[in-house]
Amino acid sequence: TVTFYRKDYKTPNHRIVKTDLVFELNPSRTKVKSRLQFEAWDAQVNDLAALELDGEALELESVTLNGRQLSNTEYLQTDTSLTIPHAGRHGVLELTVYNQPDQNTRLEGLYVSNGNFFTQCEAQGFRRITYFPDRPDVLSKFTVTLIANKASHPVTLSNGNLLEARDLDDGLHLSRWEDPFPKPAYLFALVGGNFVCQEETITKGNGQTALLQVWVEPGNLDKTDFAMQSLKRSIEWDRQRFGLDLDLDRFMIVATADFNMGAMENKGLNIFNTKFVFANPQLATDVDFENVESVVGHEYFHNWTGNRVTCQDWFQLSLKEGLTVFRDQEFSADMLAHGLSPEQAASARAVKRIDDVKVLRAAQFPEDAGPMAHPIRPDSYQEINNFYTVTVYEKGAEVIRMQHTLLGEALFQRGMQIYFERHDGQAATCEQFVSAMETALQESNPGLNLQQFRHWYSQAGTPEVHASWAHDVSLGELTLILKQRCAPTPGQASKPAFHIPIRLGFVDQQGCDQALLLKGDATALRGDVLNLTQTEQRFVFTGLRTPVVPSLLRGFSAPVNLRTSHSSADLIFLAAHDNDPFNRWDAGQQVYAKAVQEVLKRQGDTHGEAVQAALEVFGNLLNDHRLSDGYLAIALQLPGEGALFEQQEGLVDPVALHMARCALRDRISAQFQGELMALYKARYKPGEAYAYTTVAAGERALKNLCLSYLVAGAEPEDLALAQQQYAECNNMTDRVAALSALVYNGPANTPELAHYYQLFGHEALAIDKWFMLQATVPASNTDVDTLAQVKTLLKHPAFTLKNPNRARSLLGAFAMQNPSVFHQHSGQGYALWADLVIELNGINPQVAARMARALDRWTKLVTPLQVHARQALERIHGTSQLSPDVREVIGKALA
Ligand code: B3K
Ligand code: ZN
Repeated sequence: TVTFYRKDYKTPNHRIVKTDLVFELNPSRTKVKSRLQFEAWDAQVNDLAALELDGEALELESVTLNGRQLSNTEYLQTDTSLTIPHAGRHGVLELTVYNQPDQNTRLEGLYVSNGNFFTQCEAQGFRRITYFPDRPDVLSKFTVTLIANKASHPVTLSNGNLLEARDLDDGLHLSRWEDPFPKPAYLFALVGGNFVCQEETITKGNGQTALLQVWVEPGNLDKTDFAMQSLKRSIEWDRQRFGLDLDLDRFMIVATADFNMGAMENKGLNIFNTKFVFANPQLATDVDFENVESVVGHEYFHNWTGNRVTCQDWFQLSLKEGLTVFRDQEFSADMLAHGLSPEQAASARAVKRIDDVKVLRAAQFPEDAGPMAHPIRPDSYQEINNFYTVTVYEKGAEVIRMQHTLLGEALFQRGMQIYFERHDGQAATCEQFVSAMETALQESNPGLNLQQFRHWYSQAGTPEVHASWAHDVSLGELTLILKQRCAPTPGQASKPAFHIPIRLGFVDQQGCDQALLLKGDATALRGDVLNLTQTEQRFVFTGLRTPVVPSLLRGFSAPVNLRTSHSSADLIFLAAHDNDPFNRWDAGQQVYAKAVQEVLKRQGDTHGEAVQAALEVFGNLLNDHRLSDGYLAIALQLPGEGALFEQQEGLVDPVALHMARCALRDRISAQFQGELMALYKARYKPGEAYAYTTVAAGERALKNLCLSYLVAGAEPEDLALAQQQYAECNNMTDRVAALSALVYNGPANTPELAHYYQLFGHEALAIDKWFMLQATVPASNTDVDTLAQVKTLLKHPAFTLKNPNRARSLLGAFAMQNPSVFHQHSGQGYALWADLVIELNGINPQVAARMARALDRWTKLVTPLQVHARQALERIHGTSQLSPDVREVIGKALA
């Protein structure tokens, strides 16, 4: 096992000034000729320095240095590298290599999907195409020539501008591309195959035009319009809000069904998983539409944050990812709020914020508490692909958001401007980003700095903040005591205090926010943001002469676990009256979570006080007619099983937890049946044409949430509502909602499943949903043996582990989205998972390593489950030919 450390960063001996590539595309054996013009990195590099290139799984034919072919004693070739000793301070290296795209099931480097060629180079895939210094700090200007069979592969694309396209002899054709911007190899891309495109010309801020294209396989042009509109909105938004315009004449998106992740920001040639391009009402749910918009935005925004300024090394990954996620979150929020009344817009933004925080709590908090915990800027890794994590991405975005909170929009934008002034065209570090923000901050606040704030980059773990208070109403003084601690994480036993921005308000009994007046050191409070910088800090607020309830961490102003001394009555009050819609939601979630824990303790009995409180919160929400449908839909939802798992003290039995949550859900459903039915009926409009708008999607979300309550724990005859909705729906959102109601609550093999399969058998993404639904039937549905069902589905003709989306839809869904079946007491869930991780390891290590994360939190399971979990983990660990990817994940889980 090799571990790479951030502290070991060294600049290379040489830079590659210019890179010319010629590809003869052939599925079984592609020839790659390269011409690399190299130069010494700096004055310290002498004539004797070696030119060092990375390369894996390549067949090397020839090496030519400055026009002279080298014999194999004049260079050093290993399984992972090619070294030319004494290469000189500058020169030209020419290589000819071959690779095998159709044997490439890892989907890294150059591979074939449905007969078409695609590349995926980030993080280290380029070295599987040809030998090259495959590191992000080596930026080179690329020209690319693609030669392919014209009949089978009529469309060939690469980064940048098309210089020429012409036919050759023997049925071949050629295209030549030039990318005007120097870039690291991970941003290289090529595509070759049979594609059609939707295209549009736009006018950029400078008056010049640019060509936008969305390329898909023939037969899919009815699914590209929304992605194209999203791309145009992204370009417009980045210009308006960040002052950043498209810097190319041509910007292309290409969709492929075989892709390891969501999408990739290759310069001018983004390659996408079809899942994040295809969208039309028949095939995509409202959530799919929202995801397409956010991923199209994300990849486009990388053009500046990632491509114009890239990363010095992979430890700096969050420099581009955290920042770009922050940008896509803001973009989505602005788009969801666009065109709405101020109240509706605020509500739409709150729903988006809540969605993002739910992901953070359900996925990032567990990561930060588990064996793979790492700072957003990791100090070491074994396999970099394992570090494209919710920590680097989503917590990384929270760290950017906190800087935005501390600086405000105007100074944050000034910081971005300084960042680009200093680093455009460079490979930069996280430190350089913070330093740019700090300069912006100090231009108008010379006394402030981000020194302590930088701990967010170096320290892992979710800080815990404890809040308590004492209010002397007659004096008008409220003393707030905040304490912070952060549990040890691997390699970090104790950590200095974080700088935590806490947005807050004091809500009086009329539901109004009282003015914030801080006694003493006034600099701790800026606007409504309190700066917590010490392990324990006391703040005295004055002028509060009526009773108030503190509302803390508004808008989730920092990625921490907040524990407060709110009484149950306080939380019920906040869930009905907090002016901050995020905290209003969160107060309700706390009440629901306490109710689930109470039901768990009382072994299914739902007549305790905490359940009463939950019913009160739920009832108050139902009676508040000012709430938007979208907000109500999210506020009426119980916390997910993942969040409940993390919050529970001590060891957890996910099956018991699931049953307790179901009992609470059924109690709510019984209590409010009339109200839920009325809400459902009022929004049931099967004849209405589908439109993806915030308001219409919110209406559907509320209707479908009501449906899920109404059929929960239902008898077969009560499923009629879902059957009718399935029969009458005209869009995928309502179809999947109805189908899942039937599959989760009804008997096995409900006829609608067969109907759905018939309808969509040719649409891969719809079939992914079909597998996913059946893999996520919870233990509470006693009519279905989900484990047996998954085993049967593994043998279904449409199932394959080779397609990542399909693997995720069955194995991923079962192991990560169905806790009550995966963690069944027999241990059989883990055994199946281990079998499949081992099989997938031999096909696609990157995807296998993702699936291997399912038991990250196994030490939090009740003891009998831990025994089974350890057995499964050890079995994987003992497998021969385990990839470094899976080895790192399982090794850390067992450490
Ligand atoms: N930068 C890519 C992710 C690459 C993952 C490599 N294992 C997509 C994105 O974050 O936009
Ligand atoms: Zn990204």
